[in-house]
Amino acid sequence: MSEESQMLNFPPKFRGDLGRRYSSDLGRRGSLPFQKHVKPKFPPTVVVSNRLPFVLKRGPNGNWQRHSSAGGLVTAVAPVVADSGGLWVGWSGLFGKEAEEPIPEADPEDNTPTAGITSAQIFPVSLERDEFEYYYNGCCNGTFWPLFHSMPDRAAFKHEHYDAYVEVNNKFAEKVMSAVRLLKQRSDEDEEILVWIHDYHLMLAPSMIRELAEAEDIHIKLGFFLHIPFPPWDIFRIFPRSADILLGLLGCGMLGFHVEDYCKNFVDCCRRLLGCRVDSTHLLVEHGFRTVRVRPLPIGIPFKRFEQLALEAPRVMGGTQKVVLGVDRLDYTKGIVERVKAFELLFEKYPKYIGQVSLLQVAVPSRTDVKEYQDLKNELDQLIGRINGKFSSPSWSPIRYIFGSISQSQLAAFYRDSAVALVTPLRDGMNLVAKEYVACQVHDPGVLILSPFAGAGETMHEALTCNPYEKEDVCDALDRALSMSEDERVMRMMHLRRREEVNNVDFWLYSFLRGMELHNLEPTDDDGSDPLFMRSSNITPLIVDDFDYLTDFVGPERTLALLLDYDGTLAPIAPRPDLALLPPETKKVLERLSRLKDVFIAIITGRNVDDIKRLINLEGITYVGNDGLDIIYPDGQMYSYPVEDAQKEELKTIKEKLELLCPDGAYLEDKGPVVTLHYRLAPKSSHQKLIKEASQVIRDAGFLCVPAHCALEARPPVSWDKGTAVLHVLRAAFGMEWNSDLSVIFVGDDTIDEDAMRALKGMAVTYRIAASLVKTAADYRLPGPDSVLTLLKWAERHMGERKPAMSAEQYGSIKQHMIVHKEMRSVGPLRLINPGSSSSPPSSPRVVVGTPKRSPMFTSMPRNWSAGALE
Ligand code: ADQ
Repeated sequence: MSEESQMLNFPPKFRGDLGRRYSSDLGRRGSLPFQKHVKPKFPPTVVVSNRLPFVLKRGPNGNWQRHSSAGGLVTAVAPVVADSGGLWVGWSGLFGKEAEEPIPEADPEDNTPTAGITSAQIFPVSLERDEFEYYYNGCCNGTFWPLFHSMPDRAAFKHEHYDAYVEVNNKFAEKVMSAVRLLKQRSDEDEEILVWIHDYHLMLAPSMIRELAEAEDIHIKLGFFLHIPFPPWDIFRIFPRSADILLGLLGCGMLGFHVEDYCKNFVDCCRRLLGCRVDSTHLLVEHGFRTVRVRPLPIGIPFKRFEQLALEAPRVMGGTQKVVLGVDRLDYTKGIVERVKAFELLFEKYPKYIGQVSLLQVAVPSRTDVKEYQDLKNELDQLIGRINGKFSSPSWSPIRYIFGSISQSQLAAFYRDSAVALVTPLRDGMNLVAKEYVACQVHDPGVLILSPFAGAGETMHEALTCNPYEKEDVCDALDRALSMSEDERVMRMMHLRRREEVNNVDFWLYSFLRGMELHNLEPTDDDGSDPLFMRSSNITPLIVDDFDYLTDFVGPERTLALLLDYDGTLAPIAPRPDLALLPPETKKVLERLSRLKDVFIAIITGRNVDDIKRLINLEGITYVGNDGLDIIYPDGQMYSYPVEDAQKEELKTIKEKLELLCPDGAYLEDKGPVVTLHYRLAPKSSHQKLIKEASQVIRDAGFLCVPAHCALEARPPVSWDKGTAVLHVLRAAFGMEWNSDLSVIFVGDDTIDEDAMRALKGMAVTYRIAASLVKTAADYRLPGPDSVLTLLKWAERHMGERKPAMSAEQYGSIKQHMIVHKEMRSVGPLRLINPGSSSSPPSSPRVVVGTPKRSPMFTSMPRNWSAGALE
């Protein structure tokens, strides 16, 4: 049937050119770039979803049979797997022994999209019943579903549920990797393999898959699509493991959400919860050296299919009474109870509709084993019973209610024959019902009433809107819809239909492929007009101005303390420690900073303290070695943590044992109280075994085993770490109240730096150099030493430009380097080492207890160090 004839019931004045006249109003994508790619060609693709795209049921002979899932997602994505020779990873719905039975082929009579997927293309993930209960009902539906729909009161968090979620995501990641390996074997060398993960059940899987693929040097393109809303920051952060979820998702190259608001929420969460640098305009998140693209990809429906069904389906509702239609999964987010209550009010407020209008509510059973959903059903049953009892007459009842699944053909007939679709979710990612309804308006068009809290509300502008939380508003919208003139109905529906026809499910697939930036997709002429493709896909390089947010923190008068790690922070990581040199430009900036009156610098590193002093080779700097165990002050005085003789002996034994474990390329570095095992140059295949065995040796000796970049450290079991060390250094330099007029910036790149980040939390701005998916206590992330140089340049510019905190006269005869709180150096367990003596520390230091006297100059003097100005 031609498009023209489908529209025959629309008045003649609206036929023909109308769509084109309003094409500029179609929302984005008016120019239909997808028409050139009606069937987008996918590379070999692994689709990953919680459930496989069909349900398995026993047939008459006891064998498993596939029953196709009719959902829009399956209809859209199944051909991608079938046509690309791809694979589908998901749970089969079975447990235990049943889950081990082979997946059956599709019935030869089956002509649904999933029939094109052979059993060899199915990779089932097997799950235990208890594990599934915790993962699915506990974490996915008990926590994420309500929270992501901005209903935190309904969300419960239990550690054991989250543990199961992690475990199940791990299982999926492993299974995806076996699917990827298989596709890799079958593909040409340069062919890209796409992994497309779906929905909130699998938010940790992306980074797990990335890690596994990188370990095997397999290059894949990883994309994710979230079908539900992504909540704003103040809701999302309620989830106790919110940072883990973001890090999990950032394993992808591209993340798709239904609408721009969800994208912005995600980007905002990455900025605020992870400290990532983001580009909110182009929706980009910097993560290590990668840029993760975040894209609004509103899902569409198979428009033509619904239109065809509506044209063909026999009439199911007759008579003169008007029908208002509600179609939903029975879920509290869909606002069904609120809708029914509003409908009751309609008859009270507008009695003219009594006997004339009825509500047909179709509710698909959902999560029926969960009490909350059983309660919802009971509530709805009682409510509908009460309203029907109140208003029904022998020939009419206000509400008809179908609790069950119906065929798409019957659904299309309901859509077609209803005067109004009342789509009023309290919150919904997109809502396909609204789209299916307009696709089915092939004759006398009805009116769509849509909640602004559904993603669909963002683009379906011609729908009437109402606030589902306000019954009056819903009633008034219903009255308006039921009395709307034919002209207005036709006009509104025409626009709605055209937009959904253009932005159909094929376009969604196409947009996803474009978002993934696959090489085999040529840009089209129209891409330039599409905001999706006009966005830049790489975050701009960091510049000095990017640190302007520190301006208020450092302020016009406060002294700036820069506490900097060395390897991986100031100097790029090198294959061997002796090759990690300070870049000349960084050295120059550090040198100039060290000369500024109001700048205090300490280098805090895992290296031996003499080694770091030699490498940096600048005056006026405090050097802290062995992650805080040794300190050299600018005046040359050295303090060390007293390591007991027994521990020194034990360390010798550890060293001997570790030496025996070292394969070719691995070696030990003796740093005095600490021994480091470097394994970067050892064969990659030996790493896991070496880490396991070496950790055992270190722990068996009662020492701390601290992981570093391709290294393990054996540290004496003392309660002195980088955290205690930075606090000690600050106190020694600025007194007990160092925080009152000092701005502290700490930068580190390693796990061990986290001690300092935690110790300084709330009292400093901390940065973690994080090239990979690490969890950190730092406030911000930076990708590498280049960005630290940019930060130092910002500090130089800011401190150089601002007015000096005091006049030259105030400095008087005070030298640039002075000691303000020298007595604080020995507070704590550190012991003074005689200059020039490298042997054991002298007898026990004098420990100053209590608050030391404040230097009279503390509040008015520059805070740099002197080798004797106050002595
Ligand atoms: P759902 O929450 O399931 O999907 P929705 O988008 O409305 O919500 O899709 C429901 C689907 O079920 C529609 O295709 C509809 O035709 C079908 N359906 C509803 N009632 C039915 C019935 N009684 N019998 C048979 N079929 C019925 C999640 C998100 C949504 C998002 C989609 C797609 O919650 O916000 O739009 O994924 O991304």
